[in-house]
Amino acid sequence: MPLTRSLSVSLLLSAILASAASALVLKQERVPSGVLELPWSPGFGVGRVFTPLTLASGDPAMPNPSGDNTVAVLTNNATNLGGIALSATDPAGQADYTWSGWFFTGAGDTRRGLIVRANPTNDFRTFYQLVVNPGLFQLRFRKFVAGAPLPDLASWFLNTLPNGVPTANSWHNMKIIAGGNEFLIFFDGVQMTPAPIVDATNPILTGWVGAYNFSASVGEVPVYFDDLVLESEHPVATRLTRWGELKRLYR
Ligand SMILES: [Ca+2]
Repeated sequence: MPLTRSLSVSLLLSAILASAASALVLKQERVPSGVLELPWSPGFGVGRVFTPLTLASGDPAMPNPSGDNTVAVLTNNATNLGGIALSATDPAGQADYTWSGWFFTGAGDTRRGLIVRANPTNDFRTFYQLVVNPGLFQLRFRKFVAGAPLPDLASWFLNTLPNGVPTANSWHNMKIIAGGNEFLIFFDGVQMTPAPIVDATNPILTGWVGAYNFSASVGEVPVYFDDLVLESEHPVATRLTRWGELKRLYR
């Protein structure tokens, strides 16, 4: 390898290490002392948004992952009113970010999960969502535009995971890394696809982050979330991008 090329690779590797060290927590919702720490806005014009809850003794959600026994609750409205709830917070000026958090399966009876790139100018009816379907068997990553879902960008059966299909009344972690029109998806720390999922058609490139809860058949279902974290440029995304650059250098 020519010296200049070798030097370039060394510089890139240094950049990777520097980026990996610089991932920054921008905001988080831990419901400290039973109080929400972030401002949250409702979506779909239905007014449902996170409410704080301190778990009562004997709640099946105890202990929660952090052990503080405080959660953010998102309760969908009555099915004749849409059966929906969406709670969003601004992304601290970022377009590319990592959004992660814990959710509780409860009875597994509503579609629930996280959203990214939600549009604050249309009641958050345009966004990407990572959701578990009722029954807890299927995980889906898909896009809504103006309130209408498009065909899934990706979906997975969760029996392929090391721990199998999530059980009722259990906590699980979701993570979405959004960079441009590319997305990396994680469930309980497992990266669901080796390469980023690419939205090649009219991608949503900016927007807010949050949570989602929907059912067409059962309303007033409270879904618990906790330890939601917004991070800046994530080391995994950085590594993937830089890996592409490294491969190009070797051509
Ligand atoms: Ca908490």
